[in-house]
Amino acid sequence: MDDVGLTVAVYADLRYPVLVSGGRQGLDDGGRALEDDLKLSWCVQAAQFHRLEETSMKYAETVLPEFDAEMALTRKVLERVPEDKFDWRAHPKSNTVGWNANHLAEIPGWVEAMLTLPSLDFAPPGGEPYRSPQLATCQEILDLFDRNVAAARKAIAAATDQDVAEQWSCLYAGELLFTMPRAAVLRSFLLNHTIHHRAILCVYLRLNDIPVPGLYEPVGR
Ligand code: NI
Repeated sequence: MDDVGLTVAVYADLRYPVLVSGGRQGLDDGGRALEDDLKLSWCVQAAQFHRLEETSMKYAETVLPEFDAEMALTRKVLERVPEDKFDWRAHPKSNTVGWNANHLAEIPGWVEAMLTLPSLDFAPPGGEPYRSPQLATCQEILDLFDRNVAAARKAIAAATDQDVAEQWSCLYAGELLFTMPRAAVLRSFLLNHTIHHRAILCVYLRLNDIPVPGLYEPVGR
């Protein structure tokens, strides 16, 4: 087996889908040309999809361990949000602590629509615009987050490979914001989006001298 083949075998044994593109993640610096890395990227992706077929594991199932881990980490941060700092913001143009906490609680609430509807318009023409929650207590926010996470998990577990391969659109007042395959929507609009606002909240906690929980590593490093 050549080293590209060997690396593919190693990556294909990982639990989660890995996208290797352009860079040299996990590879020695043996002077491999960029086109080899791109070839490797395609090999890895093909191996993973092939592996999914072999194990009859659905794509959505491969996302659930990451979903569970990220939602648990997000809850750890939400548990620290101080009610007396809900109106605090780092900059006049920034959103407040309370806004970010409410936003983190509402994001998983969109997953069912992401996976069961062709699109979601946050201000449908002729209809009532979506309204973000404006909860003022930590417990209410945690309760909403828990309900939304449970519903999201159920929707992800029920999604077929065909469901997640289909395009999904996000609109506002009839105007298209983006269209992506649902698998990419789960990745960006659910997971990356949550991690983004969670990181903002962590900085806000630190700036207010509130202990920040360890997430991917112990705090303070
Ligand atoms: Ni946002």
